[in-house]
Amino acid sequence: MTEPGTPSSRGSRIVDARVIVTCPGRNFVTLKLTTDDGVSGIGDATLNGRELAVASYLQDHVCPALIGRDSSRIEDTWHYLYKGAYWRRGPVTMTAIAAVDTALWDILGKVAGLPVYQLLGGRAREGVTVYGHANGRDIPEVVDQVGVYLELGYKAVRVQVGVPGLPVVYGVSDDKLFYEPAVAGAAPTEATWSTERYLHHVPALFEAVRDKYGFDVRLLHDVHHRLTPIEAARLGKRVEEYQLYWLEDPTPAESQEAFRLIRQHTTTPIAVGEVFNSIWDCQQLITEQLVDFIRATVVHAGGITHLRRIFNLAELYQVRSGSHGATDLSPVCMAAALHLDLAIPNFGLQEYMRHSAATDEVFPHGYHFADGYLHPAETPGLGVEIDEELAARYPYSAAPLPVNRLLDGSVHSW
Ligand code: GCO
Ligand code: MG
Repeated sequence: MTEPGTPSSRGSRIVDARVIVTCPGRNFVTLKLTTDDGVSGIGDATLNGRELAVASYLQDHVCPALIGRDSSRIEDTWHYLYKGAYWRRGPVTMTAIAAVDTALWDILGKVAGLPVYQLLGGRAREGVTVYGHANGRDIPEVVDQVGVYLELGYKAVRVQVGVPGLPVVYGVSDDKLFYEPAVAGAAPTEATWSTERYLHHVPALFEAVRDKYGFDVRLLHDVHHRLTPIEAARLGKRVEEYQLYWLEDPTPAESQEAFRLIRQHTTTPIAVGEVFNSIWDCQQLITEQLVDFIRATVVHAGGITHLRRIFNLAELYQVRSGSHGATDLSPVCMAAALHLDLAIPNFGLQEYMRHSAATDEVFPHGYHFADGYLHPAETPGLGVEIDEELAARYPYSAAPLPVNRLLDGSVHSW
């Protein structure tokens, strides 16, 4: 029998493990692994607003342990890092594990000469349906923006609108295609929130969009964890007639039971999971069928290996995937997500926020958008690289996510 890590096992050895931090407009952390055969693979390790914690976790605690390991032992390495750390789960640990896992899948694909989706079981659909973000300060502006996305070929659009009386609202920005909530500076900026004003205003947005464009386009909305379960239930019930494809993060999910209350009151489909790190964060949500879409991502939920496990569990309960794809996930994560999206049986929808030109230059990639679908590259591995020389020209620059307060000054979920 071959022992893990002995010279007689088959794969090539990891000889270099490096963390690259770059800020081409926003911060990204990337892990690059190289084998003794000269093959390199990369993984995204970006945790918005907490980037350097993951960089240190990798650099100081993980990279030294990777040197000499067999790059083909992906599952073994996953458990080596998860069980071996003793301290399980959490966004920092699981993002670091994700980066290693993603880089190893990239290497495996390059060694095999196949795009990663072929290693995951092959194509289960022709393309990955994606949704874009239409937003505006008021309802007419959002309605116009939906038109822009439909013109681009999108089959699904998320809509977010400003709320009268609130100066800044999540999801609304001047820069329409490249929304970025993290704000440069040492300390977080602060936003204000009123649940009453929001609940009063937002149903009219869906009414206006349906009036103008009908029911052919999939319509989505992100509540961003701001409501209590009963408030979320009320919103879901109120907007049933507009047939949302999903209502996202209606309430914080630390308590999975909370979703039972929402379910009892509404048939509006629920999506959740962008902040989840492991299968344990959504086990009850899935097995009790309390949600319809699970939005965990490769980068924050333990890589391709662990996210596939989550989606496999979800498939048993008719819960579909809906992975997070905001701009704070690098093109490396997007590429990895697309390979998984293409191969799983229970794919639902993939979020796609475009990266800026500077980011695309640092991470040259072969995935591309056409007619509402994204298609991963057909080249071996993930089909995305990092231009290290260019990356070095953009040093890290602190940019925390905002803090949110109610009108009386109480801290609220952002
Ligand atoms: C989304 C998300 C993001 C998050 C961001 C935080 O659905 O796209 O809610 O926009 O706010 O990822 O860093
Ligand atoms: Mg969201």
